[in-house]
Amino acid sequence: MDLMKRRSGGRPAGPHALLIGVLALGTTLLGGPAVASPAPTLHELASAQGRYFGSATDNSELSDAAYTAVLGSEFGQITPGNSMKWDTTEPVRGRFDFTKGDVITDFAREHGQSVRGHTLVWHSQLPSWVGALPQAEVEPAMVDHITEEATHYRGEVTAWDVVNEPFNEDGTFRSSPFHDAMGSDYIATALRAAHAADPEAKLYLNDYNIEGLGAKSDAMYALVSELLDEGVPLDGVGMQAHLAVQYGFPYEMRANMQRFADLGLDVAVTELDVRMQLPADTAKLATQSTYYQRVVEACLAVRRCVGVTVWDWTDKYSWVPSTFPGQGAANLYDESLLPKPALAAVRTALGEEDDGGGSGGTTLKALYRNNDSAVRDNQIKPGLQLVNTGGAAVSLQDVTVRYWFTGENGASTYSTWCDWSPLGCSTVTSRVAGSDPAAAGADHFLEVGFRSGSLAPGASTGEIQLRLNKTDWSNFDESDDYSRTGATSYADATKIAVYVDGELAWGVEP
Ligand code: 9MR
Repeated sequence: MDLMKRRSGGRPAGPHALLIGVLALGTTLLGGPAVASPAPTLHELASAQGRYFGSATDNSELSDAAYTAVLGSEFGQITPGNSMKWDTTEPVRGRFDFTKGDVITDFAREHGQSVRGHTLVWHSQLPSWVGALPQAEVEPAMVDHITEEATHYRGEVTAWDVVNEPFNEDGTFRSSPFHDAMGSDYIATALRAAHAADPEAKLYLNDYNIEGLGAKSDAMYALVSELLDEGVPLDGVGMQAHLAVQYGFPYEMRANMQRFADLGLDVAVTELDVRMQLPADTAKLATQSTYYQRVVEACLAVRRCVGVTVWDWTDKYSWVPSTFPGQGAANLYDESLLPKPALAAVRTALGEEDDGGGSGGTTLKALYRNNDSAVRDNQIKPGLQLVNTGGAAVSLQDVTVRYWFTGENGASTYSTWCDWSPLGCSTVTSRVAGSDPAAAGADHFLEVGFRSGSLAPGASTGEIQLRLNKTDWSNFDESDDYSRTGATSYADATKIAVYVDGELAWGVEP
């Protein structure tokens, strides 16, 4: 059966339930800087699901009392954004300085947090002396660096990003002093040295743009498979997740995480943020919310995904504006440390109870009108509308709709069209696929999806005028088509199915 899963009930995970959460949290925060609220913290919510919720931080931020109040209470894990990098810890060969990193581990100890060590071997923030070494000296220098640092932080750092960003975008190995001197063997050497220095720490390879299926994550997958085959100590893969609303959400993130998990590795989301072109507006913040929410949902769906770390929690201390001029607003709280919609999205994704009187399950319905009076001609023209009858907003990217029909004789290939929609046809996707197995009146279906957008409680998509034909323009006989009715005005259509995240939310499948 190619039919999708039946929705099993459960809570909706839409950004609107979230807005309710924002208001609740906002109320506790009015009139002052963000402080711990009586609601469960992000980390408590994550812990209830067997995960941690963490944040990056940096030494200069720790003198900001309003900032540390949230850092120390909401998060159960911290990652130093810069203080454990090579240029800070060994600026001169053999002269180690762990002062800054120690401030971070002290903070973590005082607040009951775990620390992710970031990072032992990276091509960036590398003091120039490393690149100037004769090639034969690079390996001993790298092993010394790892040994000193991982030994110093034994018992303090629970997981290390041993090697950071080893790949180019096309999946080839990135050139670096390490790769240039040792080829890709430097990665196994680094992992072995880290394991020797701290056998208890979980050892990770970490990179960006490996969150979804693609050439770069394939390369990581091939590398870690080989390392495991060779018995190299390796515990997990870190997916940085520096996302942007103007780019699509990582393709099949959950499936990608799962394939690493299936190798016996842990997976961690290590540097999550979702930037946008400034100024921020409601639509961009809504898309940002769904991205945050979907990352958390993906992690929760994969048993070996151990937790999520945001690359700092407030726009006040984001790395984004200085690196991507004109972009920013990437974090869960704004520059004044006030919650953004994405915070509530994350809380809902982590399973926070909806105290806003929401509906329970996601409730969408399909309305249909037949825009084609001819039963026998060469086109089928369904008009569709989706209405959110629930109490939570629904991210349209999670929604697909199926309209079943029979193809009759003629070409087995189809063209599909969106002729008009107030959503903008460019946000609507459509395709025809064969039903497997075919049911009466339903050997094919038109599947409609959405590239973006969110449907607030009570809202309708408005009309979506669809059209399809066979590529040889031969005729259909629509009289027996499963989903067709003769309705000339919009009415509830129970023979059109609506799915949210692949689970049936409305309608009866053939
Ligand atoms: O957050 C870090 C920022 O303060 C530094 O200026 C920057 C320099 O490269 O590094 C940032 O952190 C990076 C992390 O170490 C690796 N992944 C990408 C992060 C954002 O650039």
